[in-house]
Amino acid sequence: MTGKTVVIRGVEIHKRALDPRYQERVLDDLRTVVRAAPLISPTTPRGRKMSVRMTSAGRCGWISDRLGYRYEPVHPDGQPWPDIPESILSLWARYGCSSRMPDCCLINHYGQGARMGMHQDNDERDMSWPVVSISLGDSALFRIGNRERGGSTESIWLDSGDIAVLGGAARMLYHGIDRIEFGSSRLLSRGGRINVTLRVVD
Ligand code: MD6
Ligand code: FE
Repeated sequence: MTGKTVVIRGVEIHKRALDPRYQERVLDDLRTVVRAAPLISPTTPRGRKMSVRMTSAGRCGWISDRLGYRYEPVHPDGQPWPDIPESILSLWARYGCSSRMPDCCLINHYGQGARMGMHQDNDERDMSWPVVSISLGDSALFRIGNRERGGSTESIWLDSGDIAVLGGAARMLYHGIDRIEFGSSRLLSRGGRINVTLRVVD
């Protein structure tokens, strides 16, 4: 494990926290998760299809559809979510906290042109725990704002192997992904980016 830690508005970004071998191991484990719980293209409550494809592991998974944003104990296909892989849980213990395990591991897949609008992670019942985010594959431009929508922002590139932690006062900051630099990493043979976030939900 190598790299420096950058802090922007209280968000800790551990650059290159995962070496290429560990990134491959996490990717292999994610392939197993995705075989059991296929990626889906969620719809926003307003009926727009999201450009990012998603699935989850853990006791509950994050879902968006016409009924709203929420956590559900089963995949839309009716199956329980697979367990969170050990390779990912150990990162929570190291970068998040060791006193509690996460309930949800949300997996986001960005293909060419995919982005994620500015949002706050506020669907969890208990928002005092950090959110730990792992980036794999192509680099992404991560924008960090404020506790309310709008105002000034700062951006940083998240590269493959970076770990970002939104905890404490930074937990409720608005953030989003403006774009990915498609083809900038060779981790995923067909290009694209995977982001994994670990959360305590309730
Ligand atoms: C992404 N990340 O990196 C989107 N949320 O693709 C998030 O939305 C995020 O990186 C909460 C905490 C950390 C994050
Ligand atoms: Fe988020």
